[in-house]
Amino acid sequence: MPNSATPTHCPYCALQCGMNLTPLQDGGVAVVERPDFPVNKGALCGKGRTAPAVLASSVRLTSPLVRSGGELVPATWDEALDRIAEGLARTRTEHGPDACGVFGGGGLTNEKAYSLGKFARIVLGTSQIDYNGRFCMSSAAAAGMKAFGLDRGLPFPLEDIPKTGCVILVGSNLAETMPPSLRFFTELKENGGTLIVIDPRRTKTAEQADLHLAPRPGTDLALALGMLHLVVADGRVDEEYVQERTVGWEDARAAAMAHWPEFVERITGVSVPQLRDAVRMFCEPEHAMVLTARGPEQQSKGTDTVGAWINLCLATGRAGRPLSGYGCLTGQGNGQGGREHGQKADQLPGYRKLDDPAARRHVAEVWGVDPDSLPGPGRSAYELLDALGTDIKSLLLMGSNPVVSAPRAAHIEERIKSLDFLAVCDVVLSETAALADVVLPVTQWAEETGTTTNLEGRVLLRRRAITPPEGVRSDLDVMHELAARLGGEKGLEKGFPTDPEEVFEELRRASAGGAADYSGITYGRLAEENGVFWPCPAQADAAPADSEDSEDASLDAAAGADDPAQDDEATDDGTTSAEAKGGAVHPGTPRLFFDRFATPDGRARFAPVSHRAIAEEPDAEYPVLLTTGRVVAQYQSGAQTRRVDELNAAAPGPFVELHPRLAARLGAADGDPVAVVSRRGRAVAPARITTGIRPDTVFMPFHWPGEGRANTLTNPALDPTSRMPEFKACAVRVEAVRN
Ligand SMILES: Nc1nc2c(c(=O)[nH]1)N[C@H]1C(S)=C(S)[C@@H](COP(=O)(O)OP(=O)(O)OC[C@H]3O[C@@H](n4cnc5c(=O)[nH]c(N)nc54)[C@H](O)[C@@H]3O)O[C@H]1N2
Ligand SMILES: Nc1nc2c(c(=O)[nH]1)N[C@H]1C(S)=C(S)[C@@H](COP(=O)(O)OP(=O)(O)OC[C@H]3O[C@@H](n4cnc5c(=O)[nH]c(N)nc54)[C@H](O)[C@@H]3O)O[C@H]1N2
Ligand code: SF4
Ligand SMILES: [Mo]
Repeated sequence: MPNSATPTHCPYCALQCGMNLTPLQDGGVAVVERPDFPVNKGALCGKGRTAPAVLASSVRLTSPLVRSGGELVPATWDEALDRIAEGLARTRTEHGPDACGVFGGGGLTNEKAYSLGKFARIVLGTSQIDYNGRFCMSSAAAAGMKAFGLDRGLPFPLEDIPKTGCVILVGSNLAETMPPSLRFFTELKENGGTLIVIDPRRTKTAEQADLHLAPRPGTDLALALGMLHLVVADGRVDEEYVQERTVGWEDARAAAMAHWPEFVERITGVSVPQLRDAVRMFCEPEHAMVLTARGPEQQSKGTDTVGAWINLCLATGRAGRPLSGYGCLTGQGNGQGGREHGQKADQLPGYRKLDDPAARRHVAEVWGVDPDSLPGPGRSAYELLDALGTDIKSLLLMGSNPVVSAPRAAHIEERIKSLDFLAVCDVVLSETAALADVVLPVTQWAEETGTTTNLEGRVLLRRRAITPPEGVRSDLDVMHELAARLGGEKGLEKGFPTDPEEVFEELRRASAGGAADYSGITYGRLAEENGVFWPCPAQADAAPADSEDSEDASLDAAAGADDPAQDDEATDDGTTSAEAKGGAVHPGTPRLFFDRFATPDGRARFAPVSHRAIAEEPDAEYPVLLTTGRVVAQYQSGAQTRRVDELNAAAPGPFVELHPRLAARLGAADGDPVAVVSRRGRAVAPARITTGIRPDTVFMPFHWPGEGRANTLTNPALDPTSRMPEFKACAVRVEAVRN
């Protein structure tokens, strides 16, 4: 092991903050500042700072566990792997390959996500694979694909934010969810720019805003349409841009004109003067951006909602131009890369479509299989979990804890329990792992090397800095061993290397010519250049491999580096050194769409969308809206962060945030237990009374299992395009709990 500092990245969110790890006497590591990484310049939140606590073997799984007599008991690796192979093989024989399910995660490295998709399709032969990213940014991804022909969360680096004129942050609480990124918005304001935050709660982020709009949860679509209405009415449309760079304006314009400001005020609760202020602040500066996060996206109309915000950008000429644009703040550590390389139900590596014959041919060739042997698209995450125990009999789960994080969680927990066979790979005994027939203890983050792609589309190298505890193996090892057992000799012939760099080399070839082209990226470059933005083809002038796929052709053009800003960036990123070595090395693509969008004709598409209600409006029985989200000190299902003392001290348990008026009606004081009841179930947690939330809405964080589990309540109504569940709005009633 190296005894000097190892530069790497945080295990948690999509900011992928850079950090150095230095070895300690006791075999552990300490987190040390790494100022050279431009995204966080050394700054870390509490989760990143305390991440080494989850490496300690005291909180870790260090032996495989198998269920015996109802209990999980330690077993050897061979016993455990044999049990998994038997369980999956039996299901496949008795019920066919599609009865085997695979569920992945956006926290997995690119190498793991790629291997998992390949494992599902060629070893198990199942179409039934999806992952938790479906619950995350899938609506923004779907809307971005429709509008721009390409989905990369941010089409520009975060460092562009301080230089724009106005940013609208829609349903992002980044002061808690990506604290070091707040710097970019502080600098924006120092430079004279303005910040608008749209959130039903006055969050830490909203407190930084020049204008905070607090709409009723689930009404962002109407709000965006109301703003577009005013843009048209005030003559603020960029007609020339609309003419030259877009299609579909007439329909989108007609839809917006039907959303009068007064009508929008009635739906959203945002007053007409506030709406006018927002339009003025957004339109007056030369440049402006809209950034969405889970607030508007985790709705059963999330795709249309994001479409409406993109419409606002397009009508005002604020997309595909320097210092302007629409972006989605992706969430998980590898939330971006995890959605590109094939663990998604409808996808092949390189962000290719599983139902595209040219894509199937290309990937099948890399994998050495017959294209016709590749299964078709499978179910989305919630639909897959909902089919457990009925159509899907066995599940292999890697990198998610759905017992806590899936919507309608009590039902999903019951579906998981009804499986014939469940295998879970995890670093800790999560609530879901505790239900498994076999649990495999895997390496994580500082114990292994691998790449992630952050929210900017910047591909990064995480490096091994510490020896893993005895008894622990990597997810790549697991897939290698299972492929050997389930595919026989053939399984290994088709290649499931355990060395991450070898997997990455294969991923490069599989992604070559796809939308998310990594073929020009190597571990060597990543180490030298502090990250490379995709698309990055192998050669600067590479022709797309799938020449039948016109989207790829246009993307290649969109990625063209003839823009001065892109050239500058390339030099900043150290491309000169790479160029010196190999001639025409592609510099990577920090900024997208300046010349054209990635659609066949190069033009962006307006979305002809209209407001519609959430799936479950409040009524007499369930009169209040529940929305859910995060607190700074806990991460996701809490499987990792609930094992860190410092974080537990800061955020010890669930709570119900409610307005004093609602609290008074219940007769509840701050800290009193209150029950929140929906059509799915009942959760109890202490009241946290604040004027910072709308009186018609309560908020619960979703990080905890048990009585206070927010997802006991949430509604799995799905967006028709993205299949995103409606985590952000459902009808509940709130009751005082008296002993
Ligand atoms: N501390 C911490 N940080 C994290 C994570 C974590 O679990 N903990 N998870 C990571 C991941 S995977 C993700 S996806 C990101 C998520 O990052 P964010 O999207 O910032 O997180 P959320 O808290 O889910 O939602 C953001 C805000 O949406 C608001 N909201 C609720 N309903 C609505 C609505 O209808 N409209 C609007 N406009 N806003 C609404 C909520 O009040 C909340 O403040 O965070 C990442 N970072
Ligand atoms: N009510 C409500 N529910 C939500 C949301 C919400 O806003 N509201 N947000 C949704 C969103 S955006 C997301 S992203 C999901 C996230 O929810 P989950 O999918 O449950 O995410 P995590 O809690 O991060 O689970 C990751 C699991 O993988 C383990 N793990 C970590 N690293 C590795 C690894 O390298 N290999 C393996 N095999 N395992 C590893 C961790 O210990 C943990 O048990 O929750 C969704 N659920
Ligand atoms: S903001 Fe995200 S990436 Fe940065 S230290 Fe915190 S959890 Fe890690
Ligand atoms: Mo997420």
